[in-house]
Amino acid sequence: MTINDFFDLERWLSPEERQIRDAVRQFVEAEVRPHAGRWWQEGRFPSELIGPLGELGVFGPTLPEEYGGAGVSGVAYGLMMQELERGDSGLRSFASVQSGLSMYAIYRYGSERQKAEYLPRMARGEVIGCFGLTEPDAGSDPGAMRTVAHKVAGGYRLHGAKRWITNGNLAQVAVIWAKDDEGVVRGFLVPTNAPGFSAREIHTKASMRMSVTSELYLDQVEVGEEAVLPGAHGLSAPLSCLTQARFGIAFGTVGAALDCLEEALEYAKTRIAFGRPIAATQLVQERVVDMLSRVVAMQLRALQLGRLYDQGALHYPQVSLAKRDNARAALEVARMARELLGGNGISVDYAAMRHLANLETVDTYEGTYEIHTLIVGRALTGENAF
Ligand code: TGC
Ligand code: FAD
Repeated sequence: MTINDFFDLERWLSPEERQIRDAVRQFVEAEVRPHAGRWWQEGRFPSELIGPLGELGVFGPTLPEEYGGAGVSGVAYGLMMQELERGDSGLRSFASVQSGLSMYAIYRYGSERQKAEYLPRMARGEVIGCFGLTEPDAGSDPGAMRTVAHKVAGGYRLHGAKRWITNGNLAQVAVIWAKDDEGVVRGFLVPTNAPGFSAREIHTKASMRMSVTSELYLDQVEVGEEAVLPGAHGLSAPLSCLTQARFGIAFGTVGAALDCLEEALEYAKTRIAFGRPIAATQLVQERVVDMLSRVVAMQLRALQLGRLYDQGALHYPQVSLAKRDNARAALEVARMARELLGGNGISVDYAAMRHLANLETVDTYEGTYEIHTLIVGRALTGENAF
């Protein structure tokens, strides 16, 4: 019985899944944890870690080896996300967007030529991708997007704007979703050095400060036919990519919550008030047990989601429920940890406040709490209430 694994879920992991989880945990412990507070405060993404993360295999790990992946299980992929987010949600975001959104879009909807051109290099972290779905006036309702792709001789001309795009200023290739002349949503692989494409980083964030988030502008950007994702016709294409990334978030949030719980427990054992450790008070014990209770529920949800994924039996409303509830539970755990740390809880010398601020984004992106409530509500009732 450990604080990390109170219900001994380790028993249900394969040796490979444990080994993968431990390798990422060690990497994060050594390379991220000592610096995370400072990077977050400086608003800096540690791009020097991209190559080593590629070597560690965190980009597209479930893809077949021929595309640079390792064919690992969904659970192993989830556990990687958990350990990255234990370091910082921004680090997990980087990997989610690279793997679950950008690489998955190419793998699922791309031509053989596109897969061969991009996927192995993206797996090594040599090419960075971003995923442009959200727009200034279309977030929860991406079907209202205004970015258009007009057919021209030999290709398409793209025009529009995207907002809140993770990795936007780091990417060499942007997966851009736009409506064609028939109003059908299509996907395009746009080189970020194409004439008319520009990215502007958003510097005003009080959350996800270790992550690069950008606005993208497409001013009559011309791309050839080879840039079109041939398999993507309609909104279900980008939405299916979201399912992959939401799955990673269900696991990732466990990592952030575990980090908060561990920090709070350690603090409670050593912080003296009224002549004894605060851990010796009933209210503090109730607090840490409430945190643990949420963490265990999150772990159970994530693991079962992973097993369904690996059996090809996962339905997207299940992912919605897990994303919704794990993001919200992690927020509650971070909030309790922050409180338990007293004044120290607001400092980036500790992790709780950083996780708490980050998790506000996690609760919103990849579908807000309300949107996932309505996705599950529709699955339950058959009524569309958006
Ligand atoms: P709706 O009629 O429900 O669906 C259109 C078609 O898509 C299918 N579908 C899905 N397929 C796979 N996975 C999913 N999650 C799917 N959701 C829907 C659906 O079956 C249908 O297929 P078909 O064949 O019948 O056409 O479409 P709608 O316009 O009513 O919208 C539904 C709604 C609101 C659920 C959807 O628009 C939505 O999920 N909105 C939230 C938007 C969102 O999550 N954006 C995230 C942007 S990316 C991001 O935030 C990255 S953060 C960085 C990081 O991950 O770290
Ligand atoms: P809105 O859709 O305007 O929603 C505002 C509020 O209204 C929310 O509380 C919402 O729940 C509520 N609401 C909306 N409709 C309903 C309804 N029918 N019923 C009840 N309530 C409703 N997007 C990408 O495409 N790629 C990325 O890489 C990416 N990265 C991101 C990184 C960060 C740091 C952030 C903050 C966002 C990112 N996003 C990305 C965008 C993100 O997915 C959107 O912010 C999110 O989907 C919500 O859209 P919105 O911000 O437009 O809010």
